[in-house]
Amino acid sequence: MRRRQILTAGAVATTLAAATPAAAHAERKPTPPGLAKKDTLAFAVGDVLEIGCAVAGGGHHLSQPYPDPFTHDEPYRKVLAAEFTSLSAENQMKWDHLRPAEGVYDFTDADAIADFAAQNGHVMRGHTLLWHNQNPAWLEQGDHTPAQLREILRDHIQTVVGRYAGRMQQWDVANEIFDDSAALRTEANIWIRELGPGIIADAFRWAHEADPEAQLFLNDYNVEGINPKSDAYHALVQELLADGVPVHGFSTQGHLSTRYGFPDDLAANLRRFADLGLRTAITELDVRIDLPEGGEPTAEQLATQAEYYRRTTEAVLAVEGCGSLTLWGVVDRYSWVPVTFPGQGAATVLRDDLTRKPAYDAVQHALAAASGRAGHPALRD
Ligand code: 9MR
Repeated sequence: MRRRQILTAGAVATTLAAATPAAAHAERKPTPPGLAKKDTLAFAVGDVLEIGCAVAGGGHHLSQPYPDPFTHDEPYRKVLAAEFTSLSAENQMKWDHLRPAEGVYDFTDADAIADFAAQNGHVMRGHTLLWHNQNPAWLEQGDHTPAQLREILRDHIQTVVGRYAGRMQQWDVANEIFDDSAALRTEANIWIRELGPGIIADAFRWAHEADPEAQLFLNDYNVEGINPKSDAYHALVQELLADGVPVHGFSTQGHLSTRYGFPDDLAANLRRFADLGLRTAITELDVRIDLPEGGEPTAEQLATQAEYYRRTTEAVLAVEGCGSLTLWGVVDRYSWVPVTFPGQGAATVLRDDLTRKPAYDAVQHALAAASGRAGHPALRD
């Protein structure tokens, strides 16, 4: 009853009604998630871990026919506020966003996210400081000496990490430094190419100086299971730790596809990093689907997707020291997936009209089972 009242109230209802022909979705749960008190992921999780989401904006969104999601879509903001306990900037803390020109910092969008997180009691994950992608042209095509580049990176890390010190729970210090053949990106990554692999340790040291409390991570994709690429990280972590480098975590992004089998050894992989004394996290979970003609996933596809979300959540919950699970987007209409993989999509836990998919329920139930909140009336259908 309460759910229906909420649906028919105010601006949220107007927006949803505009987006959703009522008849087409009559069979679906009517509640926009996050708006019914306690019927949320944040409530279900209790204090067992952080459940996070990427805040949409920048990147692929700039080429899409909608205004900036974070600043313009109020129902979406309500979902972010209510459903999650952690937020990551999908693009707004990357170099191309923060560094429009040499010597210039623009924190407008990043600060807006940090303020929103503070207002709503969310922790944050910082993304990212040393990467081969989304760097500004003045940097990639500049004519800097190695000494200048080193100074540019040091200044960036200390300025950005320092600005959010005390507010950032985790930072992805180094992102995607290995390629899919498990080789260090000595060409594509400007920092490693120009300054050598030792710059990775320096990046961690600078970040640690700027915020001694933040947990500093190595982050990558295709390292869910035990494979040559995750082996490379496992070896690198041991070298860094032996050298006294302040590396605290290893995270796997979790861009999964129902096209491929679920990585059965996910928990085992995370555990071997925990055995080295590291924290672990899943930082960018989504599960894309090969869409049939018409673009709507079948019930069977949604069930498979839910299974992937459930198993990922259970793996996180099962591994000691794995304290953070972040979804790379919460609603399909803002996902990067169809833009990058034409014909694939529906990768998040909410449909375009903010109704829940089986994947949402799977995550919520897995979290509630672990936190002991499964029996709470707000979580009973
Ligand atoms: O979701 C991001 C998208 O908006 C950007 O266009 C894209 C460009 O690189 O980056 C996406 O986020 C990536 C993340 O930063 C690192 N791991 C892979 C993510 C998906 O591509």
